[in-house]
Amino acid sequence: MKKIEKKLLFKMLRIRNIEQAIADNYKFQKMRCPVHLSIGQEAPAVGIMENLRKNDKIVTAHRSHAHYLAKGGNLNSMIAELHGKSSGCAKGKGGSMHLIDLEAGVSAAVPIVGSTIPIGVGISWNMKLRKMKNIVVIFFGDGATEEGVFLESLDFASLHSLPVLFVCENNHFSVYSPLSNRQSKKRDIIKIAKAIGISGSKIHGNDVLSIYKKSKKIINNIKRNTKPHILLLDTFRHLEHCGPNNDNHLNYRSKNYIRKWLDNCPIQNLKKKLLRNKFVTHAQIKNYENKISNEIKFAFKYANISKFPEKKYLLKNIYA
Ligand SMILES: Cc1ncc(C[n+]2csc(CCOP(=O)(O)OP(=O)(O)O)c2C)c(N)n1
Repeated sequence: MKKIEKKLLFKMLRIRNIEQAIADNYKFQKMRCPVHLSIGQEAPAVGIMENLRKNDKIVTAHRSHAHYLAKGGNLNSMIAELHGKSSGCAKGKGGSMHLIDLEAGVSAAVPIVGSTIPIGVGISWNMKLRKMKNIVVIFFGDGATEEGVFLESLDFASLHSLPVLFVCENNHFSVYSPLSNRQSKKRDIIKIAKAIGISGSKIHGNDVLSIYKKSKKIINNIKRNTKPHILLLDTFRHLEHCGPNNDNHLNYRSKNYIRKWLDNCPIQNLKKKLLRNKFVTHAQIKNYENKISNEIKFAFKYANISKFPEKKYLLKNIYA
């Protein structure tokens, strides 16, 4: 267990530091696409992805960096994509919200809220028809569960008994709107899914170990029985909805609420636990940080020296 705990810490730190580097460099205006950072929300991506194989696939939405990186998406191609360069994972034409890495199993990221849910269900149907033993994990926010296509997708997945894991990262806000302004107090997406014939569970979204252990069983079950499941994970985004800044001064989230969640940071929690149990030393953590920092420096350098796409490719692979 010690080994896996250290691995989970390293992976969360890596995502946090990469996103912090994006935030720090954003002011230089070389990255001109909007960025929705997952800082604070690293645990679901890392805990779940640790149980996936390369041939399992994921789809995600606008807040996609953590999912892409945890699934093994190429860092250099991601940073180049954010810089609009032809060496980017979408050839510089997609930006942060259209990350893709087919080799790593990152099938799609689309920012139209809810739109990747049916895409993921379609991919899992394809897997089932081809008798493949893999699954699809679909990541989305609490806001996406308000789109009709969420319910239609659950129904289709249940009807065809598809190998798919629906993952709702509930950070309680859709931009500035709290759940209480958008949904009935009695609305419970696990109960909704159960009524459609899909089993579901809730795990604390900042507890990476618990996510890792519980999703392992759930994923094995989906693979064994080819049946969908839905996971609900409560979590918290540290920064503004879109962009590199903190927007706490806008007061749409109370000071107590922010304090409570910041005191429950997934990375700090695991770091403290591992240090307390002497599973990791301060020097080892420093080593992790140095390794990650070198990787980040290289990725930004790679993006800077890469070329912008040529004009003749402007309309290639553009479908809408
Ligand atoms: C269909 C649609 N409506 C509105 C938007 C604008 N929009 C972009 S992100 C977002 C909030 C989505 O909230 P949630 O699904 O909870 O994800 P979070 O941003 O909290 O991760 C909205 C309303 C959009 N992209 N697509």
